[in-house]
Amino acid sequence: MNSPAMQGLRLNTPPYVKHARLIAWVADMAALCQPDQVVWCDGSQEEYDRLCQALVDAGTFLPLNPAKRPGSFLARTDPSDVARVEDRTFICSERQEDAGPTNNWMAPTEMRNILQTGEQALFKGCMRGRTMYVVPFSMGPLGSHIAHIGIELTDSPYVVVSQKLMTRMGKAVFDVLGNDGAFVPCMHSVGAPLAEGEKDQTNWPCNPTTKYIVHYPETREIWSYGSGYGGNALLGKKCFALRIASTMGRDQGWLAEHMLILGVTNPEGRKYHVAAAFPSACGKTNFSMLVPPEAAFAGWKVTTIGDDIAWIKPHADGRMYAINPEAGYFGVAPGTNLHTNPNCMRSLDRDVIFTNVALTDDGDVWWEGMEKDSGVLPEHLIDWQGKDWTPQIARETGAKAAHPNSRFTVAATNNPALDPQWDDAEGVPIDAFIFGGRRSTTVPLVTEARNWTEGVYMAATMGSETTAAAFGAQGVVRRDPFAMLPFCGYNMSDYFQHWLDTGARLQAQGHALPRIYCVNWFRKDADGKFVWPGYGDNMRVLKWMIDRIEGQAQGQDTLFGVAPTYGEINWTGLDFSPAQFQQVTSIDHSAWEAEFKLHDTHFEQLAYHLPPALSQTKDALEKRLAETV
Ligand code: SAT
Ligand code: MN
Repeated sequence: MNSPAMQGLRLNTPPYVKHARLIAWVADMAALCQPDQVVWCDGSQEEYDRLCQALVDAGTFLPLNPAKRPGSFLARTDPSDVARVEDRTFICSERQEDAGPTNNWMAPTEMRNILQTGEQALFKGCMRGRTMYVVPFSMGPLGSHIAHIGIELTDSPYVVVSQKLMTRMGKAVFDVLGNDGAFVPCMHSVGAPLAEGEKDQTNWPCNPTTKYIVHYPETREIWSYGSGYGGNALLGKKCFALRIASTMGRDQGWLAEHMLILGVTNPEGRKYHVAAAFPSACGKTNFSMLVPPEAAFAGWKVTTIGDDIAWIKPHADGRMYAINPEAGYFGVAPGTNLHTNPNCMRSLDRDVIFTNVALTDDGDVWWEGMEKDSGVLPEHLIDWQGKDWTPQIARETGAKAAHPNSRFTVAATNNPALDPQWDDAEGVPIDAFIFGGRRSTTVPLVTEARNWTEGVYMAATMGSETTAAAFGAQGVVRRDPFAMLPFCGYNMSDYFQHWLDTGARLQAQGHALPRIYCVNWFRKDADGKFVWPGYGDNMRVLKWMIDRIEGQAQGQDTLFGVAPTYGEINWTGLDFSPAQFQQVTSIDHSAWEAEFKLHDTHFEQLAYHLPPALSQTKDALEKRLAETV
């Protein structure tokens, strides 16, 4: 292309790209960012291998021992760039009230001035000395009516190869786009331009001081600056598939959710589908790959459709169908082992990109939790910052070998428990929604909402103790409605209303809605130990839910919905006493009085557009509590 602004830079548009608006946008962005060259990615294996080799040559990737971990690499990031940056994440809607009180907001013109149009705009020349990659990707099965397309422009080859594993990425996307198809433009720069002839001084170029993760919901654009990491940089994930897609869903009548999707098949071959929301680093990946305990569940099978994000559309048949918009897993490594997630461990045998885990002396990877498989700690490692690590150093300094938010990136097709329908363009019909937080007290193991509104209330008031997946203090309870607090692209109360409306619409047409469950795997005893064994044993809870759906379990009515009796859970192969069951299911009167006060504060914060149905549900629950004294 010969745009005057291109000043001789060739756009190199491949002949199969016929989309004039897209080509013009790439030209404009190249003129703004001034990369040395523009490369259109085709998504081929050859391209992936070539870029991985370039990352090895640049020192960003360390190839792992091919005898131990074939086709795999380790990346160590800058210590300032290890997690999502929620305080640098912005929803720039025209009106502040449309972003709502839970999002950082700035007026679009002001933000564009900072990023794009101002004298000192950050994106001006930000790719100098680097290559701008054009990365076409489909969120969801190619051509599915539930899927949407994005084009990410990035100066990070780490992002390109990660997108290849995480999305349906490549040339075929242009066929779906045609001459004029809709796409979400995703701008990404590590924010580290190089002077003429300068080489990177670091393995992990990023901007340690200036980061912006920006969304314009009205124009459906994403602009990300300064970080190369995960949810900040792989823009198909949280930025598109949750923040932008949630606003698309609001406008078009569907749901974009922070949910895993799994299939569970009983020995007779009947299959159910469940979508479950938990905050980051609370076990979504583990739950989605769950292995049912053999002694109690012979012939049962759990299969993975997705581990992090679900797009859900009501169908003409009255059911809600879900797809996984992603095609890979960006999961937390620490804590993953053959006990907590054997399917995941097998998924990681080959062709994996690891980020910020530790390196063993024989060129393999290690993270905290793996000692449970081997029975011993390694004698020596290189930690995630490239320093020596020994059990003694760990004892003396508390140093972790792997960063607590260290991750693996792997294609879904590596997963031995992958559901045969995972790539089905129609999606799978959802039978139940599960919402869960990390709470050491108060919230019982499992309850079923008595109706849709009560379920929405449970999800809307969900709290969770914070984890390493985001910068900030860990272990403090914060309200994380629907596990969407950092990911909802619009006013949270409008989002609650959207959930109520979606249910009401289907119900008005005479359809039964999916059941809604609230779970908490994380109750602790007086010594601070988890009481519930979790992981594979969560199947016992899942089975009770299916029994409920099939009309096989009566349950008991509690303050907070319908809960299982001890006798309704299959305990075969697990030593779990009625007293322990009581510990994880009890509803403590004074704890719930205090909890409702927190719900009050939460609702006060969300007062603008808060659906009256939710305040009414709260009043009814509080009244119930008062009556149980
Ligand atoms: O960093 S990501 O947003 O990709 C992962 C997470 O926090 O859930
Ligand atoms: Mn997530």
